[in-house]
Amino acid sequence: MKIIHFSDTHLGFSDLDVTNDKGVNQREADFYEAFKDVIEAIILEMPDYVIHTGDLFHRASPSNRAITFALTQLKRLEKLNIPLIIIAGNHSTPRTNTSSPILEALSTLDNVRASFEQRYEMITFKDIVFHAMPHINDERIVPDELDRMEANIDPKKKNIMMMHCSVGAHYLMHEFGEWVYPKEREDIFEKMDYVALGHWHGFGSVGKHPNVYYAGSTERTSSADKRDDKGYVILELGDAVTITHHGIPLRKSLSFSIDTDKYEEEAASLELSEVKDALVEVKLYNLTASSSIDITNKEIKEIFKDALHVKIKREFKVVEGEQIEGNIESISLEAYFISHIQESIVDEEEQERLTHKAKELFALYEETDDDTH
Ligand SMILES: [Mn+2]
Repeated sequence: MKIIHFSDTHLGFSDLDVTNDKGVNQREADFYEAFKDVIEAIILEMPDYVIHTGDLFHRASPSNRAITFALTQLKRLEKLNIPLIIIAGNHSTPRTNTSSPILEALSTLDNVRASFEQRYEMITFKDIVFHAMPHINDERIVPDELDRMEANIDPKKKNIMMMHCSVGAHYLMHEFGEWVYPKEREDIFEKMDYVALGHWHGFGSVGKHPNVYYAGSTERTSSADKRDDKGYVILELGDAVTITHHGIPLRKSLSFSIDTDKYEEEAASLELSEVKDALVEVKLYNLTASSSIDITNKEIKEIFKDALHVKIKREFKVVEGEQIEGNIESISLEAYFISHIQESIVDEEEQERLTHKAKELFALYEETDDDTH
């Protein structure tokens, strides 16, 4: 029996102020492309079942474009009669009970079995049972739901557990509504043929369990995610279980750092061969107030002009003999500016007013600057 497991596709996610030639946000289009790559792999592999462990959409109320895209792609699987079992993740679960879950709409497809009702559900086929545990807003009901799940394990069939959560604290994404699987119930895992997990955006097995896997996401939802192994899992269930991860092509995410003490030299010797269409982060370090003014964002963006997007970070060095509020090691322009106000304005009230004003203006600048998304 062959199963394809994928997860965290975040359809409708968009980022950066870049649009493609169809007027669609380029990162949003990247996420659609990644999803399509997995659908095409499914069509080539023709597995017996496909499972998706949550965060199909990035939002609980996705855009018309994201919904249309998902329906068009899932329809391709429906035509081939490939069953798709899908659970809701924290991103696709409404926070109030008044809004209706988007996965309910997808259930109108003949091949889709979706679990979104914030409770354990057993989804049974002739040779296999999927024990679906979607995202649950009220964690207090989890222990009872797990008891129900355990009681429903069918020894005559294959048993697959599906969840969208952090198993142990290691897989927390620091997002609203995420939940941690209760440690004392990890005993259920070995009673399953496979435990399919979503939420964590990297592929890998969990702890000492040989059959518990995060499929990982199909794209990067943050520039901090430097993993290149985005894709899907193929699971072969026979007498033994084999689990293999298959990567899909991904836009490059590259980091550079430039020591601004040796700016000319370092800028001239940058390795730029992979920059075309990449997401680029450039750290300028050892900056002084004056070199920071000299080296403009425009100039840096010109060096990386073939990149899709360039994000610039500035790190200042502490100049000897210069008193900046005692011993701040590295400071931002905002901190530098505020320390200047506090040194040069004697009147406390006026100092406070200007400090407040400066913070307000810097916050505004961060909101409107497209580099800080
Ligand atoms: Mn996710």
